[in-house]
Parts: sequence; structure tokens; C-alpha cells
Amino acid sequence: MMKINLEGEWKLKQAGCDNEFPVLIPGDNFSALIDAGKIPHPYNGRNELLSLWVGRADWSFSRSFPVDQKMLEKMFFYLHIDSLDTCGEVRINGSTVTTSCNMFRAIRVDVNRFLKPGKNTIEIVIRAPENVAKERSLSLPYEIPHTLYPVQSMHSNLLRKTQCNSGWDWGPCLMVSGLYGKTCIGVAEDLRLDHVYAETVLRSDGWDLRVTAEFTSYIDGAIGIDISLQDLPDENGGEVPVLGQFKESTRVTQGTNIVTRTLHVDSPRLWWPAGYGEQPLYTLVVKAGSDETRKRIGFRTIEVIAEDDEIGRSMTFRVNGKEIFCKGANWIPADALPALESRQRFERLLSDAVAANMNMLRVWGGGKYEPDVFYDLCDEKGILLWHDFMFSCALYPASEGFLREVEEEVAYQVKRLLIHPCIALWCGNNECLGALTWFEVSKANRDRYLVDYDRLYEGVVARIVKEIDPGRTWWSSSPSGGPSDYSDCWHNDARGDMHYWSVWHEAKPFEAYYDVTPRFCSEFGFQSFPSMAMIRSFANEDQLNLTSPVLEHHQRHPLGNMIIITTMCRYFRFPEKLEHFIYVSQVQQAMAMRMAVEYWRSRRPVCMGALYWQLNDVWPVVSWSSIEYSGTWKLLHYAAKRFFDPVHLSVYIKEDHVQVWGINDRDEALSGTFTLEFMDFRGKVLDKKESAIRLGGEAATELLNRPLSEIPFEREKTFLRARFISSGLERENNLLLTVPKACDLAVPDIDIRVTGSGGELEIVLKTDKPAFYVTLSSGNIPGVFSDNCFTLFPGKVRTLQFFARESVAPAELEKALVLYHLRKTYR
Ligand code: BMA
Repeated sequence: MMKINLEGEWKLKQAGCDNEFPVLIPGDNFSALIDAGKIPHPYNGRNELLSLWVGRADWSFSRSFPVDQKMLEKMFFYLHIDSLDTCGEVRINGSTVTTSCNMFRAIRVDVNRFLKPGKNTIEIVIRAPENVAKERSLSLPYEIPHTLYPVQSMHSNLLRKTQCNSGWDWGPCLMVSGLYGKTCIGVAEDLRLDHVYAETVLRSDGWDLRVTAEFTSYIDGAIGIDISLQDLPDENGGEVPVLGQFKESTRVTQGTNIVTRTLHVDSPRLWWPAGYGEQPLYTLVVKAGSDETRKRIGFRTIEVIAEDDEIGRSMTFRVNGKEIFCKGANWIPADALPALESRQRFERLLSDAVAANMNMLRVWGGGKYEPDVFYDLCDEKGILLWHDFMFSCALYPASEGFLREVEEEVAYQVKRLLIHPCIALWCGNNECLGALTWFEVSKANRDRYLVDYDRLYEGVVARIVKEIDPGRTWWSSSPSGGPSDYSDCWHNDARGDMHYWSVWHEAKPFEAYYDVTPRFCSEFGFQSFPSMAMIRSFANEDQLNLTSPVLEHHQRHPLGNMIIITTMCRYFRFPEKLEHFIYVSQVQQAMAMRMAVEYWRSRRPVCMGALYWQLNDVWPVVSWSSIEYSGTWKLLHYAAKRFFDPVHLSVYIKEDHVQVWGINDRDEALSGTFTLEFMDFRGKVLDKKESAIRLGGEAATELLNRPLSEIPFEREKTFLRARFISSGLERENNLLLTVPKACDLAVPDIDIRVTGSGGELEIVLKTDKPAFYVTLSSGNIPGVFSDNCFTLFPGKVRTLQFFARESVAPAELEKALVLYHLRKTYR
């Protein structure tokens, strides 16, 4: 279909002012004002506070575009905007075309009568989100409470806008306005396709592909429908094999038409989550009249097994009949400034997730429904998505107007997204069920808020999901005990999904992870500081102190630094320099997540999922992320690559017993040699035992369970080294026998050399004594190491690769490299 592209440069001005600035669409007002030098970059210093006024002003976005007279006479023009953030009035040539107050659904509206031949203007006036939210709050019959954060715009729960825009415990308050995704004027000959979606249903003789096309027809009469499923073209550009096709002529009437047809596909290749197989994707082509849409599709079955058992109620994802241990993290938006999001950044973050052996991400309810490219990439990479609807940490209204807004949003999003094989489950919200008990008003008048809750989530969201996408699991809230179970899953590990925050929010020691075996832990986390290079990007030299105003500004959890410091005192000798403190903060975060995941994986199949909080950051900040805003991996991400490995040795001390478990997520059993050594901190082997073992497929096998009292070595002077070697596979894990601060670590002498060229650099490390949490930092040179935060042993050279994002000379890397290890952080 032809279209008039409205992306590119628009003009931005504050309503009532004359000054105009260029704004790039897709994009937002904050980014345009930064580019024009009108506000300082809100990510630097405490500049965020200087830009809060932007969210309290109305903004006008405008541009002109040409319209051809002949086309205007013959064709049907409609305006399309993927996402208008948030409350805007669209005017063409001075007349109001539509108004909208929900950034989570597209706008499509016929515009012929507003257009004229030649030059036309479009203006979108977007009201100050903070003011609209405030007005809405004043007209409520009773308060609808929300969580409070250090820097915040109030009542954003009353707006259908990315909830974390208004400030979060890891996010700045940037109440952006803008247009995202596609903005264009479509030019239709006879009709426009509004939605194409398809359900795959496994039958005894193959698969049924139930394809639905929803379109707006501008004519009464007959049109051609052609639905086909194509394989990918082969590399030589040969004929594209067609797996199934349906062609007909059908009568349509002006207005909305819905056509559903079923194609039968005998034996397509199956789509698998990452680590379990390939991700073959087919192309669905739907032609209706003169319009055409292409979508990619994958064939797989997915179920969520929530069955009552002797413990409580299970939560297990089953894909193509195979039970999957879900490993991953929570996804928040890629940037607080939408203009800075890009395909490249999604691609990198999602590749980094897969590189850390993740197979699932949770699209968290305080963020947004992501653009198509995000889901396409998840399909390609085999990343399953736990998908929340966008409600989080607050109560929400159930007024008629609000429910109508949500109804349109849910129908739009489910129709847009249901075709993606990556989407594993729809979940009503993040923590809104729990939030019923968080606020004085809701505790005092629970029935009122409970009725509102039920109207919104079960009455609207669930109803529409079940109607449009009956094949996918509906999960009422995260956390929750499962279908029809509305129990508190913060402290109940027996049922459904759990958010386990006793470590961190209740400041319990990491060992508290061993007190619970969640059936599926969809949130647990621990904060760390971002790298020194990241900190230097927002803080001047005079602010390089933990409690300086700028560093504290980039910590949004009111007790955050206290918890980090208290924990450090619990486990580590206190680091002397700021850069060592930052390093140790990352070591302890990695240690916390490793302890949780290694324990829970060893409890398979009782526990069948662990998604830590959180994968990424929206700006430079101290947070729970494993990848800092710059894209640099924190030490947790390197640790995750190991502790999420399909084959892994879990080592831990629980109730004064040293335990080693062999975890094998693969189908086939693995036989090999298990070596257990006790070594002193100078590298002397005190005891060594080898045994032949077999790790069953899709299971955790106990390899050692010995009381600490039976270990005849001093805990402060000894550590355990566990290794498993099977054909072509080698795994290793180490365990200190007491808290690191009590260990009598030796001072190692580490030699480091860089070789190679271009993007292929190697770093060779040698040590004379065991060194713990050995970490390389590449400073300002962006890139990823093949491994980091590991134990380095004497007697063996260790070679690492550095994958530079841009080519860099070995000498340059050598100069930038900083080596850390635990013993270096104190005298
Ligand atoms: C949760 C999340 C977020 C929050 C995080 C850290 O429970 O759902 O709302 O940012 O904890 O406090």
C-alpha cells in the first residue's frame, strides 16, 4: 500500500510559546530539547531535577506534508500512529481529527475530509501528562493510591502511559511526550488491513493455522483474499516453497470486516526456546484486496502446568511436550528517553541475554509493550517471554472511561502480538494483587478496591485475552498462586510464581535464599553499582564519593546504599577505595544471585524457573541490573552465563552441610569424572577424590552432602574446587567454606598480557596463587570478555577473549585494562 511517510523532522514548541525546535519522529520532546541545548542532559549530574518542568507543559508537534489532488479524489487516506504518548489532540489543517489518551494502542483514523490538494499541516498537541494525571486524581470519587518514589510525578497510575516514566526505584522521572513507532498517512485503494493474527493448533495429523484478518473496507463488493504460508527462501534465491495456501473471492461491506480461515500444515519444523533447539520461522502472507501484510510465525505448543501436588501448586512451562527450566531476568524499557531506543540496542541486549544462557525474559508491567522488532528478535533468538500487561505496583481505577481505554489497549496489543511464538504467557499485572494490602486506604476499605481490581483485570483484561488468544495461559498477577488462587506469593514458596525479596527489601543475608524453594521465582534481586567508567560519565571528579549528592541522586532506592554497605560488612573486608567498593558491590550481587539460582536449580523439579530482577537499566544508575546502561556487563551477567549453563555444578553450604549438585537441563544423561579437591589459599591440594558419575537428563543429581564438621581442614584456610569432565565438556565451580572476609587469602602475583589484532584480542593471565573473583575491566573501551569474575589457579595459563564492539589495538586495550581480584581490595 502507498503511504505518506510522516517520520523525520517535525517542529516542537511549548504550547503558548513561539520558539520552535526540531524534533525527530519517532521521538520525544525531552530528546529534542536536549539536542537543541534547551535542557541539560538529564542523565548527567542532578540535571533531571532541572528538566521536571518539561512534563508539566503542553507541547505541540507539527509538520507539513504534500497531498496529490488526483489521489485524494480516488483513494482513501487514513492517519496511522503506532503510539501517541499520551493525551493528545490531532489536528489536520486546523481541524480536530481525533483525540487519544493511551499510548498503548495505535491510532487509525480516516482523514480524507480533512485533507486538501497540495500542502497540508498536521499538529498534535500533547497535554502535560503530569497535569492530566492531577486533574484525573481530583475528579476521583475516592483515592486510587500508588507507590511513592524519591523523584516522582504523581498519579501516573491514572494514565495509560509507561508507568516507570514517572520515576521508579531505579528510574528517573522523565514524563516524556512524543510519537513512537510508525507515523504515516496510509493511502488505500479499497481497504486497509488493521490486524492479521494467527493461532497454531496441533492436531493428530499436523497443524492447523487459524488465520484472522481484520480490515476496514471502503467499498461494498467483492475482493480477493489470498493467505499463504511460505518457507524461508533458500540462500540461492530459489523459489519460495509454499506450505499452504488459501485463495478466494469474498464479499465485503464498508466498515470493519473479519475473515478467519484455517490452513493445514503437515509437518513444519518446530520452534524451540534457546538451548533446546532451533527457531525456524515461516512467513505468513495475507493479501486482502490491494493491501498485504507479512508476518513471521513459528510452530510450537506451550503450556503452563499448574497442578496441585503434595507441596502446593506447580508452575512449569512445557514447550513441545518438554519441561523447560526457565532461566532469565526481568526486562524493563531499554531507555528512559524513547528517542534513544533502537533496533541495535534491542539486538545487543537480547543477544547478551542469550549469551548468558537465558531462555526467558519477563516483560515487566511497569514498562511498556515493546515495538515489533523486540518480539521479532525474541522469536529469532528463542527467548520466551513472560508478558505482563502494563500495570504495576499500584491500584488502578475501574471507572467506565478507564475500562474502555484498557479494553481497546488489550484487544489491540493481543491482536498485534499473539502471533509471536516467543510469548509464553499473559499476566495481568506486576504486584497489583499484592498492592491491595500496601496502602492504608485499601486496607481500610478492601472490598471497594477488590471489586475494582476484579472489574479491571478479570472483567476486562482476562476476558479479552481469553476471547482473542484462548490458546495461551492467563496468569492473573505476578506474583500469584496460579489460576483462581489469589494468595500472597511474596512469602509463600509452595504455589505459583514468587517474588522473593526477603534478601534485599528485608535485608536478610544471602543464606535466606536457602529457606525457600519457589515453584517459579519471577523476581529476586540485589543491587550493585555500575562501572567506574559509567559513573564518570555522569559525575564529575569532585562527586566521586559514595555519598556525594550526585552519586546519591543516581541511587533511587531510599535504603539502597545502606543495604549494599551492610551486606558488604557481613561478607567482605571493607574495600578501601571507591573503585574497589564498586567492584565488590558487583561481586556481592553476583554472589547473591549465584547462591539463589544454584540452590533453586538443584531443587529441580520442585522449582522450575528463576528470573532475576533485572536485566537492564533505563539510565546510568545504581540498580539490580546485570547489564549497566552503557551496555557493559556487570559481574552478575558473567556469573549468570555460568550459573544458567544447561550443565552446571551447584556448590553451596546449607545448614552446615557442604553440597554439590550436578545440574543437567539437557535430555541426555552425561557420564564423566567428578573431581573434588580441597585446596589451601597458596594453591596446595590438601585432598583430592575422583569418581565416575552420571548426571541424569533434565535433572539435578546430588554429588556431595557432607557436614562441615567432617571436613578436616580449617575453613578460613581452605576452599573447595569441584570439576566435572565428560566427553568434550568441562565444568568447574569453587566454594569458600566461610564468609570471604574471614578467609586468609594469599596475595597473588598475576601476570597479564594482551595479544591479537582488530576485534580478536586475547588476554593471557598467569598467577602464582589462587586468586578469587578475578575481573578485567576494559574501562572506556566497549566490549565483552569471554569470561570474568572467576577463580584463577596457579600452574595453568588462562586465556580470555575480548570482543571489542569497535576494533581496538592490543596496546590500547592493554593500557585501558584494569585487573581486580578480591585480595586486592584490602590491605
Ligand atoms: C519489584 C519490581 C519493581 C521494583 C523492584 C525493585 O518488586 O516489580 O517494581 O523496581 O522490585 O524494588
